[in-house]
Amino acid sequence: MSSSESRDQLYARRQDKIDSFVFDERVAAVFSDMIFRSVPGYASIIGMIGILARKHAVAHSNLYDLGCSLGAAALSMGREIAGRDCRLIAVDSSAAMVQKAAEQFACHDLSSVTTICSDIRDLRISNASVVVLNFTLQFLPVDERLSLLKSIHAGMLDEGILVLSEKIAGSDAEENRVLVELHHAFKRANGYSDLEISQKRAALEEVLLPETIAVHRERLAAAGFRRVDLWFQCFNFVSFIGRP
Ligand code: GEK
Repeated sequence: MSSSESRDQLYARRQDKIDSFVFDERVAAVFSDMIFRSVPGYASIIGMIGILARKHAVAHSNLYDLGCSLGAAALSMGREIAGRDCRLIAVDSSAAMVQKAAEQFACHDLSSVTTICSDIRDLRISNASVVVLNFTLQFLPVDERLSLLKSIHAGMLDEGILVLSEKIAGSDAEENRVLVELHHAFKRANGYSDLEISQKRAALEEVLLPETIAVHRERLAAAGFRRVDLWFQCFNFVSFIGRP
């Protein structure tokens, strides 16, 4: 985090009523700090998305960062595929996030990234060698996830990859309890108070809907992905690679 980025204190004060979480200007302003201190392994995942893009980006193809927030995954891919003839497309439905992402791309000499403010359900994916959904699918209504994955699959090259990172639910109540406890311990170690953890949890309750690894695997297969590998897990945060 650079000194110009603000610390996330959005849930530090007790609130009488917790509104559902939205990706507005206040969240965009502290997002970098928030995600690094909240998602175990986030820095590793972002770094590895760059490595995966380096390996799988196909000349003259498109690479997508869907639900890009501040564009961390697109930046990582951009660094690794510099000089190759590929188009990077970063999409988010939050105008505040998209504006900040575009500023980031300009700062990092990546003004060539196409930045789109749109719901990813309204996007047509085409000629894609790499598609990244880094902690984005979890915010879609559960019954709309399969059709999005089908449309992503339809727009991918045979040799491409989908990187799907998600917060997951444990496979049973006990596993879930253990994983959630470890995640909260991680947040406490990163300076979040119990009040911040519980108020953020309440805000996300109806917005971020985690599912089990088995459910993700089944849905990816139903969407047409012939092979799905889990390449990262830390507590209740995972990432898959899907092959069309
Ligand atoms: C990162 N990938 O730093 N269409 C477009 N964007 C959406 C939609 C939608 N239907 N729903 C949610 N978003 C990023 C982190 S954050 C994850 C992703 C988190 C966007 C939303 O506006 C937000 O910016 C992002 O998905 C989720 O690698 O905050 O846990």
